Amino acid sequence: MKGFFITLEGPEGAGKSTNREHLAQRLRGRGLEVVLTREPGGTPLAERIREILLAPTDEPMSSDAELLLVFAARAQHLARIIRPALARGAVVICDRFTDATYAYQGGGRGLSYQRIEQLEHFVQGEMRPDLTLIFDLPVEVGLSRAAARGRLDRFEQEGLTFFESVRSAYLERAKHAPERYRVIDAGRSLSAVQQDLDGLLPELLERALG
Ligand code: Z5A
Repeated sequence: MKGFFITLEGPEGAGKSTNREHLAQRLRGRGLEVVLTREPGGTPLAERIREILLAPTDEPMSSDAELLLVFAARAQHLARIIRPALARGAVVICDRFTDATYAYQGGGRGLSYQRIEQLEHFVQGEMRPDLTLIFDLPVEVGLSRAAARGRLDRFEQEGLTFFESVRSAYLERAKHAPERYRVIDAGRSLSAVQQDLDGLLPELLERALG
């Protein structure tokens, strides 16, 4: 039995964490086993790599080191959590995955997509999410939501241009594979966003159960 792999993506403050709970609740309500997880992180070891990635440091982190750390965390997460959950037929909802690497390390840092693709293939083989929801919103709105939470992490300290490139990279990816991506306008009220998510449920259930 094969499970169903959903990833949630988008720029800062898009509401991924808030909405993953909503989605999980709806799917559990239909009797499905749902595993909620996140990247970077998801296992104790991968969470330690997350701390390294997010902590502001005096020593600048090279973009290549950042890329390799992201994929090291992912390799651990796949081996310990994602693959076993999918193998037993669960729905996995992951807050960020490899699209974030294309958006942040590719779009934001300017690393070549070809290099990212090589690592994606090395770590994941043919494995890709079944469905990716992109929570899209103007960069300024997302950043002000994130800033309201307090201390900024290493990524959140980047400037507007970085986040504009991240957003464009996400939208570009969605345009090239519309069968895998759904773009949700996350700049609206939470109830409007959750109404959209509820609207996706029939399709989602059909695909997850089918
Ligand atoms: N990263 C990377 O570079 N490469 C990779 O491959 C991966 C990740 C996997 C950590 O990710 C960082 O890792 C990330 C990219 C990098 N950059 N940063 N920083 P993360 O997902 O853990 O962290 P995040 O992007 O900062 O998440 P976030 O800011 O927490 O955003 P969110 O989860 O999408 O939003 P939220 O926490 O649900 O909501 C933010 C606030 O807005 C909160 O107070 C909500 O109550 C509020 N909110 C949410 N929705 C609404 C609506 N609709 N209206 C009003 N207010 C709302």
